Amino acid sequence: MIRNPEKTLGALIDKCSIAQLCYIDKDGFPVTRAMLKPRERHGLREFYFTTNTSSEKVSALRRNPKTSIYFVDRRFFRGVSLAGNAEILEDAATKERIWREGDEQYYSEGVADPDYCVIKVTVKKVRYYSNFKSTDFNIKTQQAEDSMISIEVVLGDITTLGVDAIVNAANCGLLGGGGVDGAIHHAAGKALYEECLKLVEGLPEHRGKTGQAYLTGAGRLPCKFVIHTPGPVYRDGLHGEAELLASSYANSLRRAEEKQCHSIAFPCISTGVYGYPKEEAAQIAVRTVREFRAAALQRVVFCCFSEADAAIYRRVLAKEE
Ligand code: AR6
Repeated sequence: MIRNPEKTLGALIDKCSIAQLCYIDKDGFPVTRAMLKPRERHGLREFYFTTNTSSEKVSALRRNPKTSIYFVDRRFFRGVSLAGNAEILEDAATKERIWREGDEQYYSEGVADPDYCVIKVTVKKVRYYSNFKSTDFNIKTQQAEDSMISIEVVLGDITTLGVDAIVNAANCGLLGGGGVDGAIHHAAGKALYEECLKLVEGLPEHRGKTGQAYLTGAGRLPCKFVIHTPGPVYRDGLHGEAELLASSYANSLRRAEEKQCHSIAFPCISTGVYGYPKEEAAQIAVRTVREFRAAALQRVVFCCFSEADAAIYRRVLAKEE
């Protein structure tokens, strides 16, 4: 009996270096293709693959979105088959999120290459093959998973929290600064700074982007990871600030999921030096966490540095329940 299929099947999936994706061609024949492993997965419910817009599989899936993906552990002859519907995503935000360094070798024009697109597979049925028998699993509903995330408001210094990951309200330089950024670097010590230097060296123009999130180790801090996100500087609310702040929260949650973190703590991103109105920022933070489809994450902490900030979060949480 598998007690936690998400975990057991997820581990098998994550170990596979390729995936097989099936579709029905224009003559009605089933076709199987080997794909690069999924770039992102949310539990067993959603999988994201990169591919060429001009490929036969994309036109086939546009015609008939029914698909199944298969992952096999050849050593023990075990496999997971996931059937569902495919969508072809070509919007800039998704393409950017799924893009990884080095993808230029497949798409010469970079992330905006019209021949680069993302296949999202939303799974309806899961079947696991092992020991010559197959077992079917139900996919958990969104509500069931959402309700597994607990949200807490904590008053205090984020550098002291023993969660898996803490989020740093950074700037695009990603090498430290004032406010919570300064406190985190100070408490973590030189190891964090050195890791950030390395991280920055690998980024285009040696800078991070507003709304993105970058993960490092945590130096001397009690947590395992620091996720650095440059939030938006607030101007007048008419320059995409709300979307960028939501991206900072969502991307931080994604980085934590990628490392299978169970708990994460956020400071009040952008509401200090960057001047974001506190109440609006708290609403965006809470909404983004509530909408996030978590697999590993079970606990989100909003770490407030003042009682006034904590009171805002408590109010927003009570209202949005
Ligand atoms: N623990 C938890 N929260 C804290 C801590 C702490 N130790 N210290 C401060 N805060 P800010 P921003 C709260 O200005 O607005 C930096 O220089 C603080 O009370 O740190 O996103 C960066 O390098 C406030 O509620 O971040 C960037 O240049 C919240 O953290 C710039 O500031 C965020 O305030 C980023 O500005």
